[in-house]
Amino acid sequence: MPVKRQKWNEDFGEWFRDVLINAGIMDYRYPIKGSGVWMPYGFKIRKNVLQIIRDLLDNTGHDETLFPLLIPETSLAQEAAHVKSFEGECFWVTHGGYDKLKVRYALRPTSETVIAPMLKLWIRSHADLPMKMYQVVNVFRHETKATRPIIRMREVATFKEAHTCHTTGEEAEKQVQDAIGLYKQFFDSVGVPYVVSRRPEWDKFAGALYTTAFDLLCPDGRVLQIGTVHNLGQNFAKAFDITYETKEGNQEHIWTTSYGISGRGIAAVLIAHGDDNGIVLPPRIAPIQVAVVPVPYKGKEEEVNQACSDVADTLRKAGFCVELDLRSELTPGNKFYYWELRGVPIRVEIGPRDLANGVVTLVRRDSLKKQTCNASDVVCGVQKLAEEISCDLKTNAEAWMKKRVYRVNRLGEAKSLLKRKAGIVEVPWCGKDECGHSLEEAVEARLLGFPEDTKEKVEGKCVVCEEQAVNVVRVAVAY
Ligand code: A5A
Ligand code: ZN
Repeated sequence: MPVKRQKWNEDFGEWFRDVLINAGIMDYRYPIKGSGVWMPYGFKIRKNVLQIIRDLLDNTGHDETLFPLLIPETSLAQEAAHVKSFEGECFWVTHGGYDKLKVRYALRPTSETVIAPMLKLWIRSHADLPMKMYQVVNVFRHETKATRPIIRMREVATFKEAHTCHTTGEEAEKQVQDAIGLYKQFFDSVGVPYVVSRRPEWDKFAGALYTTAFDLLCPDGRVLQIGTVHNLGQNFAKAFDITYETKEGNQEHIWTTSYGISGRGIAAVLIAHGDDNGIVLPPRIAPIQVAVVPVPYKGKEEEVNQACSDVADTLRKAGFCVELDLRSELTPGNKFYYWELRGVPIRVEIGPRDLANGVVTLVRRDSLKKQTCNASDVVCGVQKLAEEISCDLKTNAEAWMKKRVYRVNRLGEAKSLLKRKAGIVEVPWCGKDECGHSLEEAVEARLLGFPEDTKEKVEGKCVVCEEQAVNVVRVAVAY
């Protein structure tokens, strides 16, 4: 029954693929490349993660909406930079039945051009603004890079995109900062570490003024972009002629922003906390928070099972999601393995000796450390342990990533660090595009951009042209 386990930090790609199937999260064997199936257990994790994001957006004035999937080519083509970047990535609907369509439709690769024509109808005056909306939908991108389950899909399920409209550029700017704050809250709540960087000009979202992105360092030393916030300026407003009447009675174009997190927001949790035994879920999003496993002894089966059932009931009444594992065909060892793989944060074991001593054994999934707790205090014990696990997962994941962010002053050092995929490297940069491009070429890695989360003055010289640096820039090998 045991499957071969890949090591989290040695064969990360295989580890991730295997863990998704073996833990029942996503089955990626659907006969279309880049599409996958969210399986029951994975779907529950997804639902819990989604709820956190929904709550954050709902509580900050975003209204949930649902826009159409199809975009007429005429709409997609309206914003020049946007269409240039996305048309080669679109899946196109060309026929309705046997009839060729006069205007072909794209399956939305993202929704700016779906929403814009409606904003033009909805927005009349300054009183209609600001307007903040979001939707949770599937988007489709014909990715040409290697597809990977959840991480790089062609059908991106669980795309959570927000779109906001404002009267001034300053207000849009502030919205960008607020959105960054919301995403920080989300990632913090599931203990996922990140750096936030302002992307270089050539890597911004097509049609944006600028893009700010969250990146997670994966165990193989590559970064994964796990969320983005875009200031769209007036680009879409002008392309679609979306105007509002000012207090003075003039017509002005609106300002817009958009920000999105895909299934990568879920993948990030699995990646950041996983280990060689499988995934490790923060209690907050775990569909099963406690697995109760009897460790019976010949002749004591009934008593032990009964005690397990009692503890499970007590914990359920206290509000925990509990699974009582009374499967008779599996040994306790097999059950431990089963729940570890699925990342259940706490396991309660009860054997005859525990029974005799009036205690239960609690095992935490992250460190696999055991402790005993009086059976009468089990709710308290589990509660405390759940808090400790949440806290330690975050601390440990942050420490792991932080150790792998390097600050160096010379190109050679950056190069050798990136060659062995040591992590994220920060070097002084003059800010000129040409030096940025040279840097990417020299280190064979991607410019993540300027730090958006730390605003410090840097001394030093650009690693490329040796002129005075204006900031550090982050470089890493990227997914
Ligand atoms: N409308 C804006 C919000 C937008 O589409 N932005 S975006 O193109 O940057 O996408 C948002 C996030 O989706 C990205 O930061 C990335 O984390 C994720 N994403 C992009 N392409 C993806 C893909 N093929 N599979 C999974 N996630 C993807
Ligand atoms: Zn330079």
